[in-house]
Amino acid sequence: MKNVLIIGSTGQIGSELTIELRKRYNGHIVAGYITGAEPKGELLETGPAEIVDITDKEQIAGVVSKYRIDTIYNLAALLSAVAEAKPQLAWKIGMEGLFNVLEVAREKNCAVFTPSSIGVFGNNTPKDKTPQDTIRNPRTMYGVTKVAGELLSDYYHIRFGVDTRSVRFPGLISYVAPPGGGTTDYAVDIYYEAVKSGHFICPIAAGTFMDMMYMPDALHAAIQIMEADPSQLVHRNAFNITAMSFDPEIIAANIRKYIPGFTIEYRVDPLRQAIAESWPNSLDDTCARNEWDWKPVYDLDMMTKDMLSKLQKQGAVNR
Ligand code: VAH
Repeated sequence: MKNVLIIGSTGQIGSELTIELRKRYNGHIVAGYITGAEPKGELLETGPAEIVDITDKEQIAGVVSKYRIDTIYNLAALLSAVAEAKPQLAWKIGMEGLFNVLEVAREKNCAVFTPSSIGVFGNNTPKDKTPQDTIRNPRTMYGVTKVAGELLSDYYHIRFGVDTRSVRFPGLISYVAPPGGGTTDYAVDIYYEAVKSGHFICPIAAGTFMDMMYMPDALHAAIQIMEADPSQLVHRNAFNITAMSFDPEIIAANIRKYIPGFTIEYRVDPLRQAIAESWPNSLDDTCARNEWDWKPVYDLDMMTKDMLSKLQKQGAVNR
């Protein structure tokens, strides 16, 4: 029986991952949350929930002991643009929080998944088909915490034998939980605006390519990597994974196939544009495919069809 703690269970990934884990496993799948971000609806009704502040090591340890947790999904983080506005808090949550999780995992023999990101790469990283093993030299606090998180997670595996694994998520697109201030989140907002108003004011310039992925594939990756045969893993923290790469013009044209009158205009946000330009245009995810059979299902057209139909079913969406 698998007992899993999801720290940050009410965030963009956590709110869907917790439900998916509860469908797959029959153990305790505990929704960790902080005051002010309480679980609601299905997330609250389908399993246990506990207050878990990642900056409080004893609180993490108490929940791990109470439910005999064997796996921790550490999803607590500030996303890139928010982290630039609050770099000290981003470090506190991203790094002091991760250290607490890894120490509890060391003491109580838990496996740990902490998502990394394409944000680990910077301007001097090869931009096209970015290799698995290459320069990680970001100029954002978000990227710094993700590189340091990869290094610390690998250290805890090598030094203490903690089973740490991770993926470098591209931009994630979902119709469930609204995004929280990421650079790639224009690719979420564009769908909401397409349904709500038929017009989108884009903060990222045309021609700016970034890797993206539909949330169902991201959830599958987060679960599949933790179920992988450890003897097959050459890498651990963290694997490049991707599903597609596009710029605003490409996603807008795809939406226009289903909403013919959809229009886009550009009001570039200098901060998010600078971050986006420092990230890869496309990743090479061969290692993930070879070491744990990673393979996405959704391409851009499949994602657009599903996003628009789900958002239209949800009615006029207030964001
Ligand atoms: C962000 N959506 O934009 C997140 C993600 C790769 C991007 O890390 O900050």
